[in-house]
Parts: sequence; structure tokens; C-alpha cells
Amino acid sequence: MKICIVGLPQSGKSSLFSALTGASTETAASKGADPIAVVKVPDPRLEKLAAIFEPKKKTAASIEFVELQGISTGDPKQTTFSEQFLGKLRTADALLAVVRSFRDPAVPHPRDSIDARRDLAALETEFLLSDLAIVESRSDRLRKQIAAKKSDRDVRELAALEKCKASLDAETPLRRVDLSEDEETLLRGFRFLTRKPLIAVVNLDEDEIRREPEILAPFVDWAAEGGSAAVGLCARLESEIRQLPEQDAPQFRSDFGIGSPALDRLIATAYRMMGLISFFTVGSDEVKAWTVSDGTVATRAAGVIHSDIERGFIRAEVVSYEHFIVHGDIAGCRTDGTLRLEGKTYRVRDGDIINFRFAV
Ligand SMILES: Nc1nc2c(ncn2[C@@H]2O[C@H](COP(=O)(O)OP(=O)(O)O)[C@@H](O)[C@H]2O)c(=O)[nH]1
Ligand SMILES: [Mg+2]
Repeated sequence: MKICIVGLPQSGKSSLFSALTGASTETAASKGADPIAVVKVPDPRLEKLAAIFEPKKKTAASIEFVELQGISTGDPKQTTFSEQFLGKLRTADALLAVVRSFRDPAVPHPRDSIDARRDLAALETEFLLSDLAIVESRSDRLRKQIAAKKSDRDVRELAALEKCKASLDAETPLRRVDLSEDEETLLRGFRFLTRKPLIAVVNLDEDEIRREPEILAPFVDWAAEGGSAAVGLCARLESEIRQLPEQDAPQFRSDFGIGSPALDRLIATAYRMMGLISFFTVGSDEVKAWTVSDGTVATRAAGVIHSDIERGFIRAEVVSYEHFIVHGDIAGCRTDGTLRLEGKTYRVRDGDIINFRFAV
């Protein structure tokens, strides 16, 4: 699962990236590659389970953040993206837009004034126009194709595209459009940018952290609509905190009025926005969080661990984290009946602790 970081020049993308990795992006970027950060998803449940089982190994879920290079042509006034850059964005599962709220006069802004909400709207417009161009050119082709030789599939695809066009013409991102399963399948290959979950990171000034609710107020309505979220943080400060010895970080945070670690909040939000949930496997060797999409059935979840377990699936022994934590051991859950046997079509829930029974 991959999230692409996007934003205007000097909005704080590299600072956020180094906060996420604890490393600088310069090395990878100088070789022309897009730096990737594999980031652990913080989960207090995993910590609790590890404390109970004392496993040799503890493995968290992870997601990838990519800082795409190549938006910047070196022109500090640049505010639009190249087709090539937008093409790269299409490979993402979700987009993370960094918008600048910090007011450092030493750092120029391509629009010469600071307005984070305006910058987010401008980015969304870029995405929207790019999707619209795809919709229009594909629709034109389909119309010609249908005129020459009518096929049911083409007619349905054209209808789905027209639905998209109506939405985009009204400046509504495609993530807010209800699509049937058939429409979804017909359109998936276009990887529309406005259909992807969008997380806005409002890059705050050091002295704005304590006023976060006020600064984020203009984003509240936007974030409340499905598929979008806004998180405020100070990217520079977060990257500095990452450089500190772990035991010093909490004091530093409280000095600046940073409550819960902002990065943890961001990562958890991103995970949720991509429709991902975690289930756990437990034991003395390893306690591990596994990632699946919400709605995944038991056999598929088994396949995430190993294809043999999917193929030879017999039953899943399942207990929810909440039930498990009451006893702190599986035997207790077996006795009180909270440990259940589930079949192939069981839909895995977030926090399920699962033992797969299988035979190959
Ligand atoms: N005051 C302040 N400066 C920041 C913050 N985040 C980034 N900067 C500075 O803004 C400049 C551009 O940041 P950078 O992360 O390189 O932006 P990018 O071009 O989007 O990758 C750098 O000089 C950063 O130190 C912030 O939260 N507060
Ligand atoms: Mg940068």
C-alpha cells in the first residue's frame, strides 16, 4: 500500500518525509529515484499482545510513503504538474497533499502569500482537470467505436464515464461519486486521481501547534466528506524530534504543546483512509499485525500469510482483541466461548486474533 506525497515547492514535503523515515531524502533523490519510506503503523494493541506473549519477534503493519521527485522544474513559481508527474501519482493507493501554513519569510511561496486552504483547492483542481482530460478523450474514442460497431461493454463504459464527467464538471471529486460494482470495474484501470483517498497535511508553524483547531477550521467540512482527512503538524519540528534519542522526545513534545505524536496520528489516519484493517497472529515466536482491506474474507486473509494456508484452509479460530484482553490467554477465551470457529466466507474484522487451521 503506497501513499504519494505531493505539494507545491517549499511546502514541506521533504521535511515530512524525513520525519516519517528519520532519514534525509537527499541521497536517494540525487540518484533520480523517488525515495520510499516504509513506515510502521503504530498500534497499541500490538504492544499489549507482545507484552503478553513475549515473542521472539514483534512485527507491525506498515505502509509506504513515496516522495515523488520531478514536480519541481527548478522554477520556484511553479504551481502545476507535468503529465508525467501526474502519471506517477496514479500509481498511488492514496495521496497526501502537504499544504503550507508556516509563515517563514526566508522560505518563498510560489504564490507569494500563505493560504493553506487555497493551496489544497488548487491541488485538487489540478487532479480534477487531469481526470477530466482522461474522461473526455476516452469518451470520444468510445463514441467513435460505438458508432462503428456497437458493443454492450462500450456502452456501459461510456455511461460510467458520463457519470464521472457530470461530477467533474460540477467540481466534485470522483471519490464522492457512488459507483456500482460494474462501473467500478469498468473504470478501475483509469486510476483517477480524484477517486483516491486524499489526506491533507497542514504544515504548521512552530507557534501554530497550540492553535491547531483554529488553523484547521477551514478544512473541517472538506475532511468530513468521505475519502478525505486533514491532519495538522509541524513537519520541521517532527523531523527534528525524529533525530532525538527516544527518551527525550516526550519532553520535547510537551514543551511545544504537541499532544499525541502527530506522525502517529497521520499514519493511523492514512491506514484507515485506505480502507485497511489489521488482524493479528500470536504466539511465542512472533506476534504480528497483518494488513487486509476491510471486508476481506477468511480464506483471502489466510492467503496473505501464505498461499498454502489459503489453499488448505479448514477453519479459522477467531477471537476479537477486546475479548482476548479480558483473559490475556487463548484458553480462557475457549472456555467462555469468545473464541469462535469461522469458515471460509467469514469477513475478518479489525483487531481479530486468528489462528488458521489448514491442511496441505
Ligand atoms: N518554519 C517552518 N519551516 C519549515 C517547516 N517545514 C519546512 N520548513 C522549511 O521550508 C523549506 C522547504 O521545506 P522542504 O521540506 O524542503 O519543502 P519541499 O520543497 O516541499 O520538499 C525548508 O527550508 C524547511 O526547513 C515548518 O513546519 N516550519
Ligand atoms: Mg523536497
